Amino acid sequence: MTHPTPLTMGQQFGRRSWAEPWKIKMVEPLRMISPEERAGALVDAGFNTFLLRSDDVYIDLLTDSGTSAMSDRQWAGMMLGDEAYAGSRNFYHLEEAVRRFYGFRHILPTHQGRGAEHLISQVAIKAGQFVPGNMYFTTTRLHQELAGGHFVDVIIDEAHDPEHLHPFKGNMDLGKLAALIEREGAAQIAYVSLAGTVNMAGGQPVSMANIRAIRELCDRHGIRLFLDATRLVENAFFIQEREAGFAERSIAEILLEFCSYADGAWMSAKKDNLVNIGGWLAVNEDDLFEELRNLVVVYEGLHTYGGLAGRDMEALAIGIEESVQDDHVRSRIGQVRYLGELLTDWEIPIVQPVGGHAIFLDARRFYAHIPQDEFPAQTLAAELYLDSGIRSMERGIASAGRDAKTGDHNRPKLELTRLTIPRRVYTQAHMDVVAESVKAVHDKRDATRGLRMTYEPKYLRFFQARFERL
Ligand code: P61
Repeated sequence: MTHPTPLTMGQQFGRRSWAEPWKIKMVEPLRMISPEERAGALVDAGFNTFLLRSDDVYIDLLTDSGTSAMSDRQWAGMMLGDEAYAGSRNFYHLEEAVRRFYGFRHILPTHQGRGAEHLISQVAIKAGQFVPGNMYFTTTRLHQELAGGHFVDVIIDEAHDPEHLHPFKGNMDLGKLAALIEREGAAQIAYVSLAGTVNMAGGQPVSMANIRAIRELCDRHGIRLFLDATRLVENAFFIQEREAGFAERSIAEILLEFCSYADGAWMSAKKDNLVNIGGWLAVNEDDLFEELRNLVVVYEGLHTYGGLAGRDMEALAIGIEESVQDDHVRSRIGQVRYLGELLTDWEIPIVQPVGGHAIFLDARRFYAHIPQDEFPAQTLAAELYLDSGIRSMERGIASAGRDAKTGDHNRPKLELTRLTIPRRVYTQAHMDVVAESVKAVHDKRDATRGLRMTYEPKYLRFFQARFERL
């Protein structure tokens, strides 16, 4: 038998290879349980990957949230925690890092992203106001609704089409935004809520041209613009790569310019910022900050720790600086892209173009025979786990919840299963194993049946819902 000439990853795709800008100093063993044990664990978990024990998982692609590997510098920073209740030295390091790299004036730490979402929603939304956003995110929308706001999706239509190759599928549709302002009046708009690399759309970026235009529109009507900065560093990479005039600018410079158009931002530091726990909220206006600083002591902790230990803030300050390095971002997104390229070559339906943090399998096309009410994306997550112990996450009808008025399921156009890649954790060989498992599940797709929901919690149901096979 003759073998084809082996090719490196770069050669396969007609370019020079990149490599991770770090080497490994400490390892954490992985374990794979038997197919029979996996079948039992899946039933125990009600076919919900959120309810699996991580001991039963082989490669964990549930999320990139809080799952990154910290650097030796960050771990050294953990030893420098100043655990004072008030005025911890580490808080000032964090404040300095956010000011330097994101450019906002006032900073509050929070225990994680949703803590910051809660505060900004409570302070900046009056009951009955509208909050236009570029596609919903589960916790963001819930906090806006709990504050009495109505979320309105004003993302471009292309974002809802998994096959459309628009380079900035996270962009807002200025026409939709202007029409909302026209219809409801500027006073009825709480603020514009703009997320970088839109999670539910597949990690799709927003262009610099788009945020500049949104800023102009907001200025004309006296409306604030706040960012979800969770994956904004990754957004900056796509601007550098795809938008004319940015190829020679660093990720850090692009990030700073992007933020300069906003009045503030909330952050889940568990993603871009390379820590296992933490978040922050940043604004420029003094009055607004006064209010937020007062509220943070009710829900999170004093304004110089906001629910974090001093050591957490130190690791976060260092993580921010590491997260904006060009070679880090390039290899991080390069790894995601490598997995996407394999699956695309094998004609497995995924959201295109591949985004920043994850591969999103298009469960609608993957399981064309399973109706949306039978949870195709949840089914796919379950099948992947059964095949290889790989854990993924449903991002479809279960995640979308119910319509607050009618009580019926929200039926999102995108019915996706997310393979989320933690930063600095897995190798290229792990990506190969993942790709082969997806292919194995795809090969036997026609024999797969859907699911029925047997337990449904009231809030963010996907986290704790239970299912059984039809
Ligand atoms: C995730 F299934 N994301 O992607 P917190 N904004 C954005 C996020 O991606 C985000 C938060 C705010 C998670 C964790 C998660 O339905 C889910 O630090 C763009 O998690 O509070 C979090 O930040 C909230 C998973 C959250 C979910 C909600 O995996």
